[in-house]
Amino acid sequence: MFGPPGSGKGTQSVTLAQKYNLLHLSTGDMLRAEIAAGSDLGKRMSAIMAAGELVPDDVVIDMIAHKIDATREKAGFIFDGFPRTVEQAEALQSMLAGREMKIDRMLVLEVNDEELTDRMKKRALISGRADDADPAVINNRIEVYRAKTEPVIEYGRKAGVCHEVDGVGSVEDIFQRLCSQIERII
Ligand code: B4P
Repeated sequence: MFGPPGSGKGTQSVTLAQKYNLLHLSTGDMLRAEIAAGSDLGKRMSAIMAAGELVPDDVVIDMIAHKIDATREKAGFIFDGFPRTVEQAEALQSMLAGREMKIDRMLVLEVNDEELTDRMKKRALISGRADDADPAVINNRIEVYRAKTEPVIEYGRKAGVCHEVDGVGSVEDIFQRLCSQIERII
């Protein structure tokens, strides 16, 4: 599941994972859990995330590899917020190839910047997330997405797995659009 911050990746991934018996892997959730637990890793990543920057590639690649190896009895995985750089995409592809798995679909939620900012401001009222509270950090996250994460879309296009989905509308309508893409491959 791919898209800018606030595009609905987390929202949609949770219900898609339930419907298709997939393990939902959100690197953002994993990192926030490290911060909440007060681990050394969490302490090191906290300021980076609060500024709306990306944490180092090797940190998230290691987290994902451990989860993949520890998982049994699922039909597959839904990656939410990963990969976020071309380096992470390359690491994911070789990680999966070494385990006789592959990326079946890259679903890109398309949402305009105004709507993204609006959603994150609303979420700030309930989430307590430092990176949602400050408009300058929201803008930085969108800029980081355009500079470092958007190039992954081209990577997915070349691999023939990328599909854009309109991410504006009701959560249920967008869910149905995503399901129709997934059902083409199962
Ligand atoms: P994430 O946790 O991935 O946060 P996000 O980009 O804001 O996406 P999220 O999934 O939370 O939002 P969603 O679109 O579902 O990352 C946080 C930080 O962790 C990053 O900035 C970075 O520092 C670090 N990080 C994570 N992964 C990394 C990686 N791979 N490499 C390096 N660093 C990494 O939802 C947004 C809001 O919109 C919600 O409130 C929702 O209710 C609402 N919404 C959803 N759909 C809607 C709809 N259709 N209409 C109206 N509102 C909607």
